[in-house]
This record gives sequence, structure tokens and C-alpha cells, in this order.
Amino acid sequence: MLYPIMSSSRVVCDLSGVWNFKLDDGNGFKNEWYKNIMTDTMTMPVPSSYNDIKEGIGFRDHYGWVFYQKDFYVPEALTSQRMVLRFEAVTNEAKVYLNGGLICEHKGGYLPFEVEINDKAVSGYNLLTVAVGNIIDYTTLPVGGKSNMLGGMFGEAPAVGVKPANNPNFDFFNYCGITRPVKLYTTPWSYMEDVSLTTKLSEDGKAEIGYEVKANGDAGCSIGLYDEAGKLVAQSRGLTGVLTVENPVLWQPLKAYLYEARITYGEDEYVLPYGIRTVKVEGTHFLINGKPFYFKGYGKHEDTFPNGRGVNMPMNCKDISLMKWQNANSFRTSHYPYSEEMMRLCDREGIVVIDETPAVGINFAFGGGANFNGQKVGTFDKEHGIKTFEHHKEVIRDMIARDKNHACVVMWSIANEPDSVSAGAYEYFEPLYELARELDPQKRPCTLVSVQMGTTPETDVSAKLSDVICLNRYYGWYFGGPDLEGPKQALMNELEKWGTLGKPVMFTEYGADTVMGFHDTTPVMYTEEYQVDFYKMNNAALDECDFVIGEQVWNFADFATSQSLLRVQGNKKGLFTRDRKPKLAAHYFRERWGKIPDFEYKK
Ligand code: GCB
Repeated sequence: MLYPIMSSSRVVCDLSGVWNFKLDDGNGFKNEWYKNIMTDTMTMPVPSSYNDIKEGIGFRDHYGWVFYQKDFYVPEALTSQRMVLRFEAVTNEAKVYLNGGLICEHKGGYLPFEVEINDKAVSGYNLLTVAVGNIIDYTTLPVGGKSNMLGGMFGEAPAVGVKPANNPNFDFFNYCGITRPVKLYTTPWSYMEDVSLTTKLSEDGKAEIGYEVKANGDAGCSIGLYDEAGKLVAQSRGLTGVLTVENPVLWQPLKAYLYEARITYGEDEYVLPYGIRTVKVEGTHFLINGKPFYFKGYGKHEDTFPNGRGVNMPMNCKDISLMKWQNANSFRTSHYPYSEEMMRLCDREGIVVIDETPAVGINFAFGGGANFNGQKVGTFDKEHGIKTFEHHKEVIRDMIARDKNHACVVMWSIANEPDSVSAGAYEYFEPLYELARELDPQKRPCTLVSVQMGTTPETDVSAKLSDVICLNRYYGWYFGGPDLEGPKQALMNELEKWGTLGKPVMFTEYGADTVMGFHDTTPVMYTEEYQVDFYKMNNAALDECDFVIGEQVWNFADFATSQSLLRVQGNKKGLFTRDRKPKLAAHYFRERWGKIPDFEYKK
């Protein structure tokens, strides 16, 4: 799926701004609020999550639907072109109405969708209404609990009869709304639907860029590759082919270089930034451009105040500046695909990304296990288990369609901490890996991020399916803290077992809650000193294993969660606070990562 851009043939109108907004009182659909201009509305910024924009728990934790509305003007001049309305993300579910009629529906909160509007839009003012649903349950990704169905992450779901509420089976606040830009864009009627690029580096130092253009007609196609100085370095004709670049400047971690593929198809023109680089797993190495790479970085969240999960470009730029200050080189888009703006920024900044689906919470063993009418239920139980499989395929399809050309993306994460050991896990996951591998033209490695609950090389389906073993491990926090000696031994014992697989292993999460400003001479839990000691202990173990190819801490910054006894105004495992002030551990990692090269740390 192509990101909307302006070109000689395309126009983009950004519909961001302050929209009208109303919480559904149960009558929104019945009274057809979308038919007319809504009354008694409040103001709401788009893009943004709505939850923290107005006051009160009833607003923040509203369960169900909300309505957004805006009118926008379509100039006569646009109507002769194909007009598309594109939503970059609406969390978690959307029904879109134009001039009173339903024009599209979409499930899932973190990937784009679009709809042609020529037959519904008029030249002049148009009324756009978007109903947004925030309900999460055992059919959605991420997964939520429903009535007495799931135990949930930190306890029981609300009892039947109690006011309905979302019960996330994951550890981040269920921020919702129109969280990413809404754009109206145009194309000619004969247009490019999609472009895919691949890279092969040959022995003699040339790059062969394979390309494939998908279009809806039979017009002529040509493509030119331009370097950063705007010089044409390769060109070709036809919908598919190869561009040979004689002396390519490679896209490298922290040394990005982006070419521009300028493609014309009939009257249509599209321009795609493209970094030339390869990715491959070989033995226990993760090779970028043929050299063993070491991941230094974080699991993150799209989480700021008061935007919630709404795109925050100043903060995205700040975060990358902080990553560079810390000598980091990578992050994982835990626990959902991030905005396209962030992915384009990472391409430009040379930040390496593990791209994760929104499949978090596929695990009925959390919080003491799920039950159904008192009966324990297995995650993949045919009758009462998870019902996410078809939707999981959809999000893999949409994520790869969106992100396949990004140089920054080096690996797909199929899921975070699923129940990868229980009956049915292999049958559930094997087709998903296969799908990702088939869909990705660049054939990037695939992984799933493995939970510390009975996952061993013998029990975890990841051992068979993943190209890289990604472990979330909390030795010294949930497992063994505050003692750090015993946990170190346990960690070493565990790593030794994973080492026998002959695959690369990395930590995708490890961390300790730390309240900024808590200090002590004895490094007790929650102090900044304990967080540093926790990391020193874990890192010493990681350094001893030559098959360990990376360390991504949990988390880059403190972030909002549901309220619970385990969370003091959110999750406090950040190296930075939520407003990006460094804790002691941020300085510790800055020094450590300053001494660890991006390549060939472990030869
Ligand atoms: C995990 C989850 C992450 C949580 C983290 C924690 O394993 O993947 O979403 O936030 O633990 O802090 O408990």
C-alpha cells in the first residue's frame, strides 16, 4: 500500500485539525448521528487518542463507541480525478460515513485503510462522520477479556452484571480514537496501486534492485533511481525489472542513505525513498549488508501526554535524538505497527526496526489463567479459545503491504508473548510465519517474542519457527528480584539451552520498574540504583554468550497502563521518564553502548 504523496499527478489534502466529537450514549447508531450535523459536541484534535484530552474517568474509560465529525470542502477541480479517503489508523474499529451513507468499515487499530469516494462525495462541502469503537475482546488484536471469559493480565475480568469495561490482556492503556492522519488524496483513473522493491548485492559490489509495479490498466511504466544529489543512477521500463546500480551507497544502521525511485505509469507519478541494504540470518549471526549486527536499543510504545497513541512527530524526532545520544541503534515496534511517519523517519535516521503486529495478549495463561464458567480454558481451545486467527492473517498482510519497502525494517515480529507452548500453538503459528515469508518480497527473518512462562527450546514453538530467538526475560524483577545472584545463574542456565539451537538469540525485553527520584545506598527495588544493578547483572550474562546478538531494554520510556496494584501511574520501566528525562540507567547504557560497536561485537 502506497503512502500518500504529492506528485505531478497526485494531490494530498490533510484533514487533520479540530473535529467535532461525542461519546455514544447508546443512541448514536439508532438515532443516526452520522446523517446530520451532530449537536452538543465537544472539540477533539485529530490525530490523537481522545482519552486524555478531556477530564474524568467516565470519559477516559468510556466503553464502546464515540463519534467524530468534520465537514470538508472538495474543490470542483479534484472531482475529475480518482479521490481516496485514507485513514492511517483508527483504534480499534471504524465505521466511516460520508454525507450520511456508510462508505467503509475497518477492524484493527494500527494499520491504514482507504476507500474511493467519487460516488459519494460532491464538489463543495461534504460531511464526514467516523464512529470509532474501542472494544477489545478475544476476537481482536490486541486481545481483551470479555465478561467472565478471560482472566486478563492482572486479575479477573469484571463480573457479569457490573458496568461493562475493557479488560486488556496486555500492559498498556487502551488508547483509542483517530490516532493517525486522515487524508484525502487523488490519483489519475489509471494509476499505480503498489510498488515493491528488493535488493541483491553482488560480489563485484553492484546492487541489483528488483522492482514490481502493480497498476490497474495497461499504460506504459518507467522507473528511474536517483541518488541523494538528484543524479539518475539507473533506469528501466516495464512493470517489472531490475535496476543495476554500479557503486551503490548502502543504507547502514545510523548511516542512512536514501535513493529515490521515481516511477511513472501512464499519467501517474509516484516517488518512493529507498535504502539499499540486505538482511540475512546466517548461523548465529544477524547480517546487515553481510556483516554481523548487534542490536542495541529498546522496546517502545507510541505513548505521550496528552496525545495518547496519537502521532507526535516532535516526540518521535526527540526519541531518535535520545537514541543516538545513548549510542543505541534499534527498537521494536512493541506492541503494534507504528505510524508511517515514524517508519519514514527511521529510514532517514538509520534506526533499525523490528516491526511487530498488534498480536499481543494471545495468552490465556496470564493473571492466573482464563476460565469459562469456572472451567480452565486453553488459549487455542477450539470452542472457547482465542478467535484471532483470521484477523491475525489480515494484520500480517496489511503490515507487510505497508512496510515492505522500508530499509529500517529488518525483521517481522508475528506476536508478543503469545502462549507459544500450549496445545494448538504450532497449528496456529506455523501458517502465520509461512504467510509472512511468502508475502515479504525481501524475505526478512521472522520471529515471535517469547514470554518467560515455561518457554524452553523443547516446548516453545518459536524454537522451530523463528529465524531469531527473541526472549522477554525478567530475571531479577518478576523472577527472583531483589536477589540478583540467583537470577544470574538461572539466566545463564537458560541461555545455555537456547544456545544449543544454533540460531541467533536476543533479548527483546528485560527491565525493572523504577520511579525517577527514588534513590538509596542499598539498591532496593524501584530505586534508580536497583535498575542499574539489574541491568549490569543481565548484561554480564548476555556478554558471555557469543550467540546473543542483541539487547533491547524494556522500556525506552515510562508509559501509561490500566490502573492496577502493580502499576504506579503506569509502567515505570523506562530508561527515560514519560517526559523523556534520563534515569541513572539511561546514563549507564549510554556508556555501555558507546563501547559496543554496531557490527562484529561478537565475532
Ligand atoms: C512484558 C510485556 C510488556 C509489559 C512488560 C512488563 O513481558 O511484553 O508489554 O509491559 O512485560 O513491564 O511487565
